[in-house]
Amino acid sequence: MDRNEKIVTASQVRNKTIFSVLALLVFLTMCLFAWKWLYRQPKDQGALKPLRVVLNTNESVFTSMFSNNHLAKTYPVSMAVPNVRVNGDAGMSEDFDPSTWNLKLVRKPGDTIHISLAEIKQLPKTEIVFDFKCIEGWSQVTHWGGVRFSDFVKRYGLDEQAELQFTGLITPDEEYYVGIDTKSMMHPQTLLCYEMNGKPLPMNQGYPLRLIIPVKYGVKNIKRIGMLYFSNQRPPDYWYERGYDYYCGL
Ligand SMILES: Nc1nc2c(c(=O)[nH]1)N[C@H]1C(S)=C(S)[C@@H](COP(=O)(O)O)O[C@H]1N2
Ligand SMILES: [Mo]
Repeated sequence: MDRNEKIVTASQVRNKTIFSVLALLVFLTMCLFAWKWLYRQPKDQGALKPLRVVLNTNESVFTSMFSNNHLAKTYPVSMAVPNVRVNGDAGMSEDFDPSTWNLKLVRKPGDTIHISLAEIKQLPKTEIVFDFKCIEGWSQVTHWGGVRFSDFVKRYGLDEQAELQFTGLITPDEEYYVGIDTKSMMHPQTLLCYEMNGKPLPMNQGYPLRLIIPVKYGVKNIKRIGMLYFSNQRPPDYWYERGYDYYCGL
């Protein structure tokens, strides 16, 4: 017999088996209690509080890593899909009258100016073809044209406002609204967009003006912008209030 070999008795095997089964039962009971505890927690902006804590932690990690030097991948125009999916129609009321539309730019509380589409089109045009990603799991390569938000900020003398942490955007009927960190708004690929596939934006894609922000998921690419403002407080955000993460960065 090998000197190192140990003799294991039948009763030792039995004791080990009993111990393993008990350990497994204790573990499963703990999981059950943890699960029940989680679901008893109050909600914070549509998400269970402990999960919201995780989302907020992710947000602070990713905002600290964000840099305007990282560009989203772009594609040749030939790769853009001709039939762009329409997703989400909150804030796209039927009774909208595009002939009276203008962009309400709140420079300061109580100081709002109205900007027409023609004025926006006078700024340099920038085009982008990128992979538009929706949080629901689909993506498509799409082609957009408009004005860089950073060019818009320069043209309308908004340097001071652009120092504020957040930008808020709201549809004319106030049914859809997003809050975005101004750093991401100032990213060189972020557009106030008025063209898709080289033609004016279709109505259901946000005519006359939508946001195209490739460093964010689809939810932040608000269609039909009515009003734009800056704030150091987080602006209300439609999908944040329904349990999603506020930052929604890519
Ligand atoms: N006004 C408005 N903008 C919106 C939405 C919406 O419901 N209403 N949905 C968002 C979501 S979830 C996505 S994925 C994109 C989809 O843009 P598309 O319809 O042009 O594909 O728009 C975003 N902007
Ligand atoms: Mo989406």
